[in-house]
Amino acid sequence: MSRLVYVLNGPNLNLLGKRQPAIYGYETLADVEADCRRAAGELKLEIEFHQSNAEHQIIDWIHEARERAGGIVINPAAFTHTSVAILDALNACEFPIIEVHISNVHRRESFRHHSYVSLVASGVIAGFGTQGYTLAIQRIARLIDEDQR
Ligand code: CA2
Repeated sequence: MSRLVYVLNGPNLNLLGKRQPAIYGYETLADVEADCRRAAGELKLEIEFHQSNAEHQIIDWIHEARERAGGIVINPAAFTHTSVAILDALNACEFPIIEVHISNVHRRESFRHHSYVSLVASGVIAGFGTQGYTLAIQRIARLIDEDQR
């Protein structure tokens, strides 16, 4: 299986570290990317790291990953709670998918308690801050090594 992992980030995550640190912490998205690359390097994985505010762009990257990658780590941000289109794109993938949320969505507003993406995710990480991304990289490496979904 491919050892390339797509790390995809949804809307507004480009603001990470610049607004609302009480909820999302002080790390920027560039810091998160560096963390992911470090974790991936230790596990002999390659990373494609992307963020977009546009649903169609995230879907296009999922289609690209379907052809090239061995797994996806995704923080779909607000699209988590709204996007059947992202769920459909992920459902067309035959490799492991890990869903990440920086905040503990279950301690927040009830509209954040439902996730379309969880229907297809091998696992979900929420409330571990930006550390959740490196935990997700470690988990996806294990799933790729075991050739599991
Ligand atoms: O906790 C998470 O990672 C979320 O996916 C973040 C989303 C939110 O809609 C989900 O319910 C939970 C929001 C991302 C917005 O990120 C910002 C970061 C800094 C400042 C403003 C927004």
